Amino acid sequence: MMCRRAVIAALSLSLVSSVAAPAQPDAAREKRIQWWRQARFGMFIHWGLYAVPAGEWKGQPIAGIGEWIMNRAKIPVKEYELLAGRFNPVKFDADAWVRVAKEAGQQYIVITSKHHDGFAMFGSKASPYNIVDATPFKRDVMKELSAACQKHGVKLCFYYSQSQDWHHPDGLGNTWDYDDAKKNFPKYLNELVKPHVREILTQYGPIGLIWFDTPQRITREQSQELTDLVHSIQPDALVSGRIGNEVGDYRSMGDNQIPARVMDYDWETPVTLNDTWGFKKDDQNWKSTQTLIRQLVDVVSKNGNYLLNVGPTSEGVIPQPSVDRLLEVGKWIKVNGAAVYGAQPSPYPYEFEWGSITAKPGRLYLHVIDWPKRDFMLYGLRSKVKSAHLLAAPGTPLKFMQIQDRTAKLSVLRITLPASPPDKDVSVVALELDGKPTVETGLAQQPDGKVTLSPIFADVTKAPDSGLSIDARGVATRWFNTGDKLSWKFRLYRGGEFRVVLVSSETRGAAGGDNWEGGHKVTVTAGGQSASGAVGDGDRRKNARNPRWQDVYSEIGRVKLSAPGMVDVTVKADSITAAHKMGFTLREVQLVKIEPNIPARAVPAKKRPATRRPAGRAKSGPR
Ligand code: FHN
Repeated sequence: MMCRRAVIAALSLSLVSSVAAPAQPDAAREKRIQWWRQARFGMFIHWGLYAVPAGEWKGQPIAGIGEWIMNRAKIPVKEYELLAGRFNPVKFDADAWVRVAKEAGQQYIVITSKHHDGFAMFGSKASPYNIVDATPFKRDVMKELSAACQKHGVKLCFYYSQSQDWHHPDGLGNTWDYDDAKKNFPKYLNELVKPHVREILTQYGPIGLIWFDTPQRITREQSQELTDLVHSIQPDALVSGRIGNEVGDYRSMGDNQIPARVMDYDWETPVTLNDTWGFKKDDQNWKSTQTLIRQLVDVVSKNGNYLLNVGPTSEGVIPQPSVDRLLEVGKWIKVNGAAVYGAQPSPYPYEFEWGSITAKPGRLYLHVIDWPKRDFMLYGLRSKVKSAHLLAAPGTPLKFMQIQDRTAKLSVLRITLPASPPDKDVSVVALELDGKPTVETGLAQQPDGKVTLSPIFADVTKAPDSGLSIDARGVATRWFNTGDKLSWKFRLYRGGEFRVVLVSSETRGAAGGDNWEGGHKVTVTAGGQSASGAVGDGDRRKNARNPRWQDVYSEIGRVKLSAPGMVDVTVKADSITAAHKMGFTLREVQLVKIEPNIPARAVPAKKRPATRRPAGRAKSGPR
């Protein structure tokens, strides 16, 4: 079991770096968040004037996310305003959009009512800079979306940029047209933001939530005032964590960020389907369907909601590659939705390489991505399993057995699976349990012999002038000081020789460019033995859970460990290269057991042990 100090150290560090805003539990909040916990999967829509230039300004491609084009190209307000005259989304069909979300299994839609460019995508009396008054289209698309959402039973929610407004002289962010020192932010809040927020909450029926964003310079009182305004008009509408100052109803992770552990609070992560939010015609870097499903179940397994973005064109069309992927996710959800909607997080705090776990009262769902060559094994489940089946084959019970090895303090569940998975992306095994799931929560060696140690679980010792922090992904960053140290304890079941592998990570995601540096000399001590070596860049791999990030693998030596028992591990850097000011970034330490070559499926399927051996002492130790 991980020590309490380590959990607190790791959690407090991780919170510092997320965009999070912890919410205070209260009865009204508990009531309004029920639907959101049930929903788990939503559609984000970034749609605005930026879809017209679609990533290009005056013939030049503009780097970065599409909806930021005004800022990136420093387009003067007067020029950007002209885009409104060209915004005529004649192919817009609210019903078709909502049907895509519905088919994909998305339970709520969050659409940009006003992004940082300041243009209101709804009919407004507060300012004429809106879709009804300033475009040839003249239609209030939000009215149409509201009707379609009500028809299809999808919750409508609005994104609203409360601090950044590059159009309004007193909004934040535009320093190329307006003098920042002269801005009167409260005036902007009173004259534009509050009237706008009132409009979006009174013109379109019941709203699921208001997704405020980038809470720059906003005071606690201002955040609270806006939150109270929302709740006073629609008490059941949630307020996103990005209202700022920790007054929202739930927390928001950074864009495209998924933490490396289960969180004990409500959170959501917004995710792009490619590398932009607003439409960019040249961005074709689409995530695969498997990545999307993997991320969805990963997020739910950690107690989060997955808000997946589409960026429609200026004609009003959701790009076909987005639609194709969403419909594929929807096909998967039709079979496996029971393991997603209303699902609770995994009882294990850490990640599994083979996939993810979600839970419901008396149930566990094993989302298997890496289909095993032999039986599927799970360590540490203490609850008695009553039955097992694939969600894709509800009428066919799976054979399984459970053993308890008291010497090794190990419970093993072994399930016999068909030779090939029913779903090419993620197949779900449902376990019916006797009572609620109870598991060993401490870090432990896994059935494949591997041990994975994430900094998010480490006990962090920092040198006095250290800048080390654990980011929202669980990655140790800004490691410049050789006095810093990470330590863990884990349970070893099977001893032997282990390869010691450091998984380093980029400091910024895909858009970052030069964002990694190596060459550091690092020492890992495990069970009193040390392995030292350099972090090199020879083995780069896309992160399987989040392909926006590249990981760099370095084997730095080997250690021999004897089992069973608890093992202490520490990581220290002997020297750190910081020429590019990134230093050492560590995603995880892996101890990979060197196994003799065992042929796959050594036991013929028909001779495998029969169902349900009663729990008891195993004759031999774990394999
Ligand atoms: O700056 C915005 C960005 O354009 C986009 O809307 C994302 C979505 O989460 N939020 C902000 C950056 O975090």
